[in-house]
Amino acid sequence: MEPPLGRYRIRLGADVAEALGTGAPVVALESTILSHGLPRPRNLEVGAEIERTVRATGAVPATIGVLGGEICVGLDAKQLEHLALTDGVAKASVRDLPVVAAKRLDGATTVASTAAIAAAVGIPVFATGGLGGVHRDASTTFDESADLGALARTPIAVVCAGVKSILDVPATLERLESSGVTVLGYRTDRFPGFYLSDSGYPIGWRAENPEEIADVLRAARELKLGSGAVVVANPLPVDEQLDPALHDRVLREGLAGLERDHVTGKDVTPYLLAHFHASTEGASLTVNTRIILRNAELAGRIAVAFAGSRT
Ligand code: PSU
Ligand code: MN
Repeated sequence: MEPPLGRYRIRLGADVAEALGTGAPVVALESTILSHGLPRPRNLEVGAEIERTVRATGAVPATIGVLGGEICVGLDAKQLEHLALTDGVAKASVRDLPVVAAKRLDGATTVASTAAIAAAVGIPVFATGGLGGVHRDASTTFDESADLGALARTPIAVVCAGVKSILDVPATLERLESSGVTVLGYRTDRFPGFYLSDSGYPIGWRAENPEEIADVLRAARELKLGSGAVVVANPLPVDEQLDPALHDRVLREGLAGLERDHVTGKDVTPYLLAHFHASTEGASLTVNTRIILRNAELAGRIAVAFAGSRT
C-alpha cells in the first residue's frame, strides 16, 4: 500500500524540476544573504543578478526560501521580492524549518538550511557569499554557526569566499577539519577572508578548474565514506578586495557595537553585516556583491562540469 501523502513537502519550481529530472546542471542559492545580509533595495537586484549569472553558465538557478510555510526550491520573481523586501521574514536555519513550516511562516534559508534542502532534492552545488563559523568569543558563548554542523553531514559543494573576519577564522578552519568537511582552494593555497583575499591561514588542497572540483564531488559521492560538504574557497582578486585598513577599523567598531548593544545569538551576524554596509559608504556592498556573483559563476561552471561527467 502507498504511504499516505504527507502534508509537508518541498516544492520545486518548474524549471528546477525539469532540470533535476533530466540531469541538467542546477545551482542552489540561499535567501538569508538577501533578506538579512544585504541592504534593501539592492538586495533584490543582487538576487536577480545572481540568478542571471548562474544561467549564463548554462546551469539553472534554484534560490531556496520558505513562503507561507512552504519550502520552495527555485523562487519566482514575486517570491524573491517578497523575501527580500518584507519585514518579519524569519532567518531560518535547519532547526527553524519545522517551526516555520508548521506555523506557515515566511523564512529565508541560511547556508545550513539551504544546503540541507538542496541535498534533499538532489542539487549537488550551492553558491553563497561567506559561511557562518565559530564566533570570536565562542569559548565562553558557545556561539558556533549551525552552518558548521550542516556542512559536516551534507554531501554538497559550497562555493564561498571563506568566512568573514567577524569570526574566529582559525577556529572555524579547525572545526571544518574535525567535522570531515573537505576544503579546496580555487587557484589558491590560502583560505580567503571574504572582504580580504587572504585570511592569513593556509588550506591544504587546491583545484585549478571546475572539472577538477567536479571530480572531487564525484569521488565523494561514489566512495560514500562519510565526508561532509566540499567547501570551494574562491578568493576575490587582491585588486578588488576591501581596503585592509578600512576593514580593520570597521571590524573593531562592529565588535565593540555587539557588546554595547547587547547583541547575541542569531542577530550577531546580521548586525555585523549591516554595520559594515553602513560604515564603508557602499564599499563593502560593492565588494560583497562581486564576491557573490563570482561564486555564482564558479558554481555554475562546476555544476555544468559535474552534470557532464555523470554519464
Ligand atoms: N556570513 C556572511 N554573509 C551572510 C551570512 C554569513 O558573510 O549573509 C549568513 C548566511 O546565511 C549564513 C548565516 O548561513 O548568515 C550564518 O548565521 P549564524 O552566524 O547566525 O549561524
Ligand atoms: Mn550563532
